[in-house]
Amino acid sequence: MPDTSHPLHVERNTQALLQDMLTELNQLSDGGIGSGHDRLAEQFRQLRDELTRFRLRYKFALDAVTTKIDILREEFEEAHEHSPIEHVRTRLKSPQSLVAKMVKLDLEPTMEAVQASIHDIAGVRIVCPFASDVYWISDMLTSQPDITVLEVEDYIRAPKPNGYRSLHLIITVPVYLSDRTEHIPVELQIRTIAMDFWASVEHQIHYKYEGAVPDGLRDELRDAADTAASLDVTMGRLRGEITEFQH
Ligand code: 0O2
Repeated sequence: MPDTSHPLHVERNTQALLQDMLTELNQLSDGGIGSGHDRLAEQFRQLRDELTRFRLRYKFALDAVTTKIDILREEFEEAHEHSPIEHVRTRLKSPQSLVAKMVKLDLEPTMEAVQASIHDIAGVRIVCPFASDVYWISDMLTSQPDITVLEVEDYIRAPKPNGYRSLHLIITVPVYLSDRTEHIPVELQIRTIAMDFWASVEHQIHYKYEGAVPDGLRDELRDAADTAASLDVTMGRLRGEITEFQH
């Protein structure tokens, strides 16, 4: 049963309503609504404010994870000749795609339901030069005592049928607020430069064809994924040779 006393409980429990609310939220709460609709405008304002507070916790979680990654990177670079991280990107799911996922998962339109079921509101993508760096970063982060691992999907050891490779983890990280500590989930995607290059091109093609990628192109993408994987193996071996040479 939904908690109807929660400020975000929407009486007309339809997903369409929530979607409309979010679309119109800014206009309405900025006063673009007739006086007969004051109560509704107030509800919109409340929803917007609650959503802003809600997303802020995920932004704090991103900040916490980013700091951990920066420390690992700096410490590693101090002691070694190369960096295990090429670049890091963070993203906070937009309210629109959050609602789209709520609709897809058929969730109650409450923040509790969202928090319990959607774990990729905060996302961090770490791109590494070599495959071994991917597992090094993953091990370093997940062995930290304040991090809890909720889920691991290793699409490097077991690539998706389309060729997608990446290590996915859902972790929680503590966020220390003024009156409580919350353990906020963050999705980590860790992959090599070659895997990332492939994924970004595949994503654009997938988007262009709205998911219905022609068979020929699909085959080419799978071949390209194999080529990227074999490049990773070769580069890993070459790096091994350089390291041996230096010792
Ligand atoms: P965005 O904007 O990148 O976040 P779910 O996330 O619950 O819908 P699932 O199966 O739990 O789906 O998650 P999965 O498969 O681990 O994928 C989550 C994210 O991984 C995706 O996020 C993509 O970023 C990336 N990803 C997964 N599969 C592919 C793929 O085949 N190609 C590419 N390019 N990226 C992939 P979203 O939700 O798609 O969007």
